[in-house]
Amino acid sequence: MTQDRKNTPEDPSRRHFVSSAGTGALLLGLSGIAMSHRVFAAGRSLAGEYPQQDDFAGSILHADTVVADPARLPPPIHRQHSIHHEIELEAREVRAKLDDGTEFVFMTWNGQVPGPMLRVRQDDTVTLTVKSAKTNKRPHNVDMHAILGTGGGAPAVMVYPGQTRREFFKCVYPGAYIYHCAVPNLDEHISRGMYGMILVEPHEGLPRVDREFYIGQNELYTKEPFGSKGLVHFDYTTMAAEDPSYVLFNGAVNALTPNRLGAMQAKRGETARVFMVCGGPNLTSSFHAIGNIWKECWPQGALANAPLRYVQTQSVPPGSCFVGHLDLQVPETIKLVDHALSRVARKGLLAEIAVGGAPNPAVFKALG
Ligand SMILES: [Cu+2]
Repeated sequence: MTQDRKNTPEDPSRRHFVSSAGTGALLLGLSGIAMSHRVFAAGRSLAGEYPQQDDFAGSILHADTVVADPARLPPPIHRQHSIHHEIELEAREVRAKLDDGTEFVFMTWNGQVPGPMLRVRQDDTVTLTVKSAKTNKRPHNVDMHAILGTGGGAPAVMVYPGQTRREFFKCVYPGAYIYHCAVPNLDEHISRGMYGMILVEPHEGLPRVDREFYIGQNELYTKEPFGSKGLVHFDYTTMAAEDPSYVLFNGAVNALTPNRLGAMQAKRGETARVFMVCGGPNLTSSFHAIGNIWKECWPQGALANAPLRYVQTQSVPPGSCFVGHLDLQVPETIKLVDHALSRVARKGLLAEIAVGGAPNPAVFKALG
């Protein structure tokens, strides 16, 4: 089984969602590639693996957006036995829209931010194939937190442009785990978008819900201030100071709102499960659903434990995940935010769930 976005069912409620990066990336300017392996061999220090400069002009993949569709994820697992999975991740450096009139060179898994959600069951085994698009200019690898092995498997799947490597692992423990690139400039690669979630369901599975959504938070450090137009460039100085210009869900400003690529859709009376992965690389998310309460949640994605109940705001550290349930008792617009609210008001972080249906005045009504 290959778990890629194109193999997951289309949710009719999300048809309006524009997500061309995974399958529709345009190959532009391929003839301009002049990859030098000396670039990768030059540095020896942690930060010196390759020059810390934004030098992606011209010869990489282009796409309209890298924003992952939050409703497109593998379905819940109901089987009672273990299986083997064939999973493929491709590192793609993609120039795409960060905001209206603003572009950035993202680093992605399969052209989307966050990378595809991988879904397996405790004791399942996986052969992971990691590819690097020929158009890339950087080395990449995967540190998968669900793996028991050196570097979360990263050294075994270090890939240079055009390369493919594979590794085998067993999913020993249940939980929602991050995976992320872990080359020497790993903070930059995560900031540019190279992270996602592998969900290892416990043997007994997860509680039944009506809908599931999958989103990722990361922060971005650019030389140009928030709101600048044109191509903006990565900034290593503000990253070292942990002072980002953008904080984002799914790799674009206010990505999951009606003014951008559309809100998530649900109905009154339903239950929804939200999977959130915090890539960071540096900021902890104070994850909150404005207008609702996490009826149950599993901090750190530690699904083997009893959930916390009726939680307003849950910390999600970088390099970790969150799983939470919402009970949708009234029609409303739920705003998913990091409650460090300057990130919402000034740095582009917002995702919405539009809950439709008839009013429920026994629970809420405006009195005028
Ligand atoms: Cu990378």
